[in-house]
Amino acid sequence: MIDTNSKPNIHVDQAIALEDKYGAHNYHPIPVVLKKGKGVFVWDTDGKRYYDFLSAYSAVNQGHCHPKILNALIQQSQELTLTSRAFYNDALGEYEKFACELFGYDKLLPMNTGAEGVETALKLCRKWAYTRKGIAENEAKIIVCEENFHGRTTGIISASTDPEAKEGFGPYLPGYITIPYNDVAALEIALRVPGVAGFLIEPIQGEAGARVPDVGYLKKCSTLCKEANVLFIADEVQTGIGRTGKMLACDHEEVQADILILGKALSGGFLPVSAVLANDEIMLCIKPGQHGSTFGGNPLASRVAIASLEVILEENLIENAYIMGKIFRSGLMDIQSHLIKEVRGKGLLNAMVIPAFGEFTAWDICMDLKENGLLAKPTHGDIIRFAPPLIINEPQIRECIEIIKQTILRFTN
Ligand code: IF1
Repeated sequence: MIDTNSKPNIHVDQAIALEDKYGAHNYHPIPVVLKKGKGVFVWDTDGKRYYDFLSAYSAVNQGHCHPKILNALIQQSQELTLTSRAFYNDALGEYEKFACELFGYDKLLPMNTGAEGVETALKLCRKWAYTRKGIAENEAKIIVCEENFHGRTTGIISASTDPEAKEGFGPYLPGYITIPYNDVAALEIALRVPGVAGFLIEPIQGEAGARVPDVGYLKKCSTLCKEANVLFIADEVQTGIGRTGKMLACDHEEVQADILILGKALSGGFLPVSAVLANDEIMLCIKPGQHGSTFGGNPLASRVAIASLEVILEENLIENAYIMGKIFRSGLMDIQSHLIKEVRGKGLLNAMVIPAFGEFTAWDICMDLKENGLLAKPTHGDIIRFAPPLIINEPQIRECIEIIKQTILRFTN
């Protein structure tokens, strides 16, 4: 039995009231106050247990508070947490070597949040464009897809097609060309535009609700980019680290991105760790003093990242995500309800499309799921994302299918 009373209990209403009064209102959370997490479960302040089907937006693929990663955090935090990159440290090189060999690249540039990773990739692509491809200064164009989500910085939302994420934050960064997702012909046309340097893409669109492109799409895009001497930049912040049933979502089509962006589960949810990987002819375009960050590459993050990646490999979580994902989608597709418009996803990155019905929406279903012991949250109003930690086992995934089924059927009848 998990002891959820190890520290003074704050009442759920008090916790929510504190956040409401003293916190920015930049989220609309499901009304549950979490106090503890372990594996696939989280507990609220009343000690109620839930299956976590959001996994902190795929940052706890290894499960909450994984002991091996925790131990790495504790050990390193008693030695040295941060030096800045003004000096070397005895952990970063080991981490860079481990990750470069694991993902097949010459070099890694360490950052912290996913957005910083994406911004780093954008800067690296532009620097390559001006110093290696010979595009005129300030003329580099980067192709992005409609309904993308790559982070919240001004440079990134400048590429967004989502008014919620973009409106009211101008002026915007120029230099983006927007095309429909999953449309090879549109990419072919865009690649003819003078000055194109890169194509930034989510191999599966996460925030858009686990939108999986047609088989072969990534491979065709990668080939077209190579032919056009344009960098294929894969944002695997959400789809990477085993989430889709391969180490990287690009691996489903054996595509090796020119620039790979990782984040979230790279730290197993212990602290922000992101990374950009590329080969020397691209990565060495950035010279000393041209890019960096205070925390990027700190020894604590380095040890945590090594442990987080080792867990994925040692516990065979990639194969588990693949197998559990097939069971999960099959179970959802068997639910007989007219409310369900679509079930889609890969591995354990899945989503169910449930358009509003009568006075109810996907939010109401998520509220009932919460009552039934499963936490999930809708995106874009009518899509419920289901993304549990990759450690979930078959009895657990079948129990969750049943919870989802019973919840939806209660709305259906
Ligand atoms: C929010 C969801 C949103 C990402 C991809 C980069 C980043 C993200 C593919 C930036 C971050 C988070 C951000 C969080 C909610 C969540 C999210 F898709 F995962 F659900 F927003 F769309 N690339 N995704 O998914 O990484 O800077 O956050 O570390 O902002 O509401 P970050």
